[in-house]
This record gives sequence, C-alpha cells and structure tokens, in this order.
Amino acid sequence: MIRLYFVTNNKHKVAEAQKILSKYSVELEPIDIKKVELQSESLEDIARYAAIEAYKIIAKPVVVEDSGLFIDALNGFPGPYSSYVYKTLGLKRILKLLEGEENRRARFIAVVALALSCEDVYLFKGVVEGVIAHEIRGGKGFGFDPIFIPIEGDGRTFAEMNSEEKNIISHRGRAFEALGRWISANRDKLIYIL
Ligand code: ITT
Repeated sequence: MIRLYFVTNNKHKVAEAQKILSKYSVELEPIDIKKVELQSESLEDIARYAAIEAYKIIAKPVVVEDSGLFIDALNGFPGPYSSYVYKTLGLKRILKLLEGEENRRARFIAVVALALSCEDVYLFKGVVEGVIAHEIRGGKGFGFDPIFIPIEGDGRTFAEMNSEEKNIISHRGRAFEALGRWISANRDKLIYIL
C-alpha cells in the first residue's frame, strides 16, 4: 500500500479520489495544512504551485487537486473561482445568469498535482463535458453537481448519480485514474522515496 498526503479541505474530493485510488493500492492521507492558492486562470499553475508549497512544509510526496466549472456562455466563469462563486452566489444565482441563454455548454476540469520534491511535480488532468440544467436537481454529491448534466450520461445531473456512477465519467475520476496508472507504472520510484 502506498500512502500519499492529500492537501484539501473538501471531504467530497477525498471520498471520490480514494474510491479510485484504492484500485491502485494507494491510500490518501488528508492533511490539514493550508492549500496555498495562486491567483491564476490556469488550474495547472494553481495545482502545481499548491503542491510545491505543501511539499515545502511536509517534505513528503503530496497530492493536491484544483478543479472548477467552466461555463461557455459566461466565457469560462466561474472556472478557477468556482469554490468562491459557489459560496457567494450559489446555484440559483448561476442559473439566473443563464436565463434565456440557449448555449448551456459547460465542462468540469480537475488537475491533480503530485509533488515528489519541489522540482519533481507531475500533473494529471480530467475533463467532463456537459450542459447546465434549467433547474436544481438531486441531493447527492456537492458544489455544482445539482446543475451539471454530463453529456455522456442519461440526462441525470451529477447530484442524481451515486458516487460510483459519477466517478466513471467525472473530471476528478479521470484525473485520479491517470494518477493511479502513473503510480502503477512508477511504483519502484515511489517506494524508494516514501
Ligand atoms: P480545496 O481547495 O481545499 O481542495 P475546494 O472545494 O476549495 O477544496 P477548489 O479550490 O479546487 O477546491 O474549488 C473547486 C470548486 O469547484 C469546488 O468547491 C466546487 O464548487 C466546484 N467543483 C469542483 N469539482 C466539483 C464536482 O465534482 N462537483 C461539483 N462541484 C465541483
């Protein structure tokens, strides 16, 4: 079993990521240090920076994940500001911004960063395409799940799916699958450092 620190305040992220990584014999150890968030349009830059800052504190291999909802009709808003916008505006106000809007295309993107040192950082990206629902639907998941309908699904929002169903197609599921595959291929390297 490989154990990796995971810097996040979001317990939903931990639960979803752990389900994927268990298949690769990886256990995530959530750690309560501040995730330092760079002001940037790029999830890659934010995740990389946060992973390096975390590594500086714990000096052990560490994972962070930065994600967001990008709505085409709003030029990619809220994107990297998703967490803040969810807290300040909430779902109803986002739906209001899209009232009368025919283009409801959106995507969730997640970037996972694994820092093995300050110089040795690996990024894994996952994307899921979807549309913004006309109403709030479902009680599962978190954040923008009740208004996001993945194109690959059957018309349900993420909040109407259980976590296994969501994980198969979600941005986070895909990004952590990529991390899991990388770890499988690089086990020797990791066991040496851990
Ligand atoms: P940490 O930074 O502590 O990891 P966070 O929730 O603040 O937790 P981010 O800064 O990466 O994480 O913000 C991502 C936000 O994007 C998140 O708070 C949700 O509002 C939204 N989001 C990301 N993935 C989502 C998902 O699978 N379902 C619903 N909303 C999601």
